[in-house]
Amino acid sequence: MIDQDQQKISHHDNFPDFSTLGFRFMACAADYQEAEVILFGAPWDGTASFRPGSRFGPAAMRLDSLSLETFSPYQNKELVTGKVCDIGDLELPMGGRAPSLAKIRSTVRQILTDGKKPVMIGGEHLVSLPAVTACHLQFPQLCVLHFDAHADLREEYLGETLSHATVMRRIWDELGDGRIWQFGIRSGTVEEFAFARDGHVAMRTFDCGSLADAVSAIGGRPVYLSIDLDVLDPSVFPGTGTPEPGGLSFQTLLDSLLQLSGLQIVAADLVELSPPYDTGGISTAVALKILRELLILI
Ligand SMILES: [Mn+2]
Repeated sequence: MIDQDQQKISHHDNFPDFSTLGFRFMACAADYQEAEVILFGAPWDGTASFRPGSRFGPAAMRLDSLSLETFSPYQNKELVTGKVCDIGDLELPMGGRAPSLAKIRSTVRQILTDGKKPVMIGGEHLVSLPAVTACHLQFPQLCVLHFDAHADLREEYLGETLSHATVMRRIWDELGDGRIWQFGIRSGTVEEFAFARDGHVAMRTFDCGSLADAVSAIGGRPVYLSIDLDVLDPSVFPGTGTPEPGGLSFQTLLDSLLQLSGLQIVAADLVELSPPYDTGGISTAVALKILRELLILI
């Protein structure tokens, strides 16, 4: 795997030609060489356990971003043109898990090698695994902050070890104990909650109350931020494959993100927006605003 990555790492052939792919996310029109942050889509939902459709997430967000202001009143800052380069969506074979994950991993490695921060739009949550793997190679002290309704700590799901239901367990395989902080968790098996109670990961159920403790525990270590948007309550975010009642408000998630401003976030993702279930466009609007704040924050 690593050899394949290294063959690709000397050039940008694995990036798509954006000119053929339509809209950029708002204001993300920097030149690749000059950008600090590289935004890309991973439109893949090959292991969705309930309702597929998140493959359409990146396209919906780019299109609807035309409606959003570049200025954030929350941070009193502008998403400045010149900071972020949207390189479009990776071309991923929908039935091919291994090649899709390999392409995400090599893309993230390339972006990190170029000294930039990758921000990925899913797609389903399994796309986070190769991104974290690539970041861990670059940053051995990597920590993960994970916002989600679901623990995603299963050892396997219906016999599959690589699934959006197992993604945090696979990330734990990679990072080990004491590196993962979870927030908003309200769904999982007895075994998943026991795994957290045994101290392998720091799981906060239902809300983000312990976030300040996590921030001080992480300190100056590099952070991968993974936001599964189903952490939000389905009343504010219905457009997702596996909705779970009892979630965060938009304001709570936003306030939580703003608490991360002192951390060294080296990469981030935003996953599980599924436009086919977003009949009013509300979920996409919520996702856009979270992404804008995230891009300004890092
Ligand atoms: Mn989830």
